[in-house]
Amino acid sequence: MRIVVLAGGIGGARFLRGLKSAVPDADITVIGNTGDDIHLFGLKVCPDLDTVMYTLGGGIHEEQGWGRAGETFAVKEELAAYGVGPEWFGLGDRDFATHIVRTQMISAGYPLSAVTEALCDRWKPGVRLLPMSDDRVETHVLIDDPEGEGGRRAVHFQEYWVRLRARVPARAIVPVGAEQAKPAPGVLEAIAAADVILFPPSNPVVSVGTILAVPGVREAVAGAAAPVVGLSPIVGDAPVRGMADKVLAAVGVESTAGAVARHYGADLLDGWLVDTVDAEQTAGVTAAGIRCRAVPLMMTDTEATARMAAEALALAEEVR
Ligand code: GDP
Ligand code: FO1
Ligand code: CA
Repeated sequence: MRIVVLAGGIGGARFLRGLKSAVPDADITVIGNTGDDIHLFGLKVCPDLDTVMYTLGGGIHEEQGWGRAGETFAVKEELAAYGVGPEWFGLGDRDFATHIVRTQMISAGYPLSAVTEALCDRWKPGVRLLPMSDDRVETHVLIDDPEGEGGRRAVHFQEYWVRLRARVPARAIVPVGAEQAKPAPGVLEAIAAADVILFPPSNPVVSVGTILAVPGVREAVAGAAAPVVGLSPIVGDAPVRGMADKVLAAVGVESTAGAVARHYGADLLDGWLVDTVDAEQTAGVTAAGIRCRAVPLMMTDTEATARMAAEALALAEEVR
């Protein structure tokens, strides 16, 4: 079975671990969000690709959900001693090595997709991990400018999330560069050849939404022969973690499992899973033309996550 998954970071990576456990023989292609990418200290950092690679490859800091296990911060401390920041972004020593390899290869002319493949030669995530695009796309968030009268200011998504901790309202989300970006080699081919397409419980705006913003990807998913099934990242009208509520508000969508399904729409989704606590929302999703079921959606461990993946595949079978 050929499965394509459009994934962000933590939510996507943890779901993929369960999916691999549920269907060990599946041929899984992951289309990873690169809108979170940022250039810092002269290096290219790809948080969502690395979160997937480290989680599936056994190198992730489990509790934190991003970055490397057993991390130290000597390089960052040395940079700070030179007055070089930003101090608000925590890059560890082990992680630095990944970014050095990536940046070196990109400087040598390799596209991000080839670099990602090379990094995965070490980590062996057990999936084919493709960046959504080899072209630079950076998600920016429009916030109120405290200096200006009613003015707005754009900050990089990492600054909004890591430095500002999403404490101020997001007024708009702009995937800078997306309009000019091309899907990476293999992305459209994988979608066309898929038996099932899954949206994991990833952020619908800044993870899955950014991947869909690459011209051609949304059309390929909507036009694919395969059923498309998603799992809600919103449980009990709030994100399980992260800032999905803030970025959903910026695009005018309420933070409910049903509203997220209707935001994707029946053009994209054939099936949608909500958590059992949101069972009353299945009717509204069904009315929008999307087959919906309520099942436990908390990824407490690999077994629980594997059951979620199996439910998603069963729903895909029903709508096929
Ligand atoms: P990020 O890039 O690290 O933010 O990760 P993703 O975009 O892949 O996923 C983020 C989303 O995962 C958030 O909106 C969370 O609400 C969701 N999430 C995290 N853990 C769980 C869980 O156990 N169950 C569900 N249903 N969603 C989760
Ligand atoms: N998240 C934080 O909350 N603080 C950090 O200092 C931080 C550093 C960091 C470094 C590498 C990396 O791959 C991810 C990192 N993250 C950090 C996570 C990242 O900012 C976000 O969780 C995702 O981009 C949101 O999808
Ligand atoms: Ca992300």
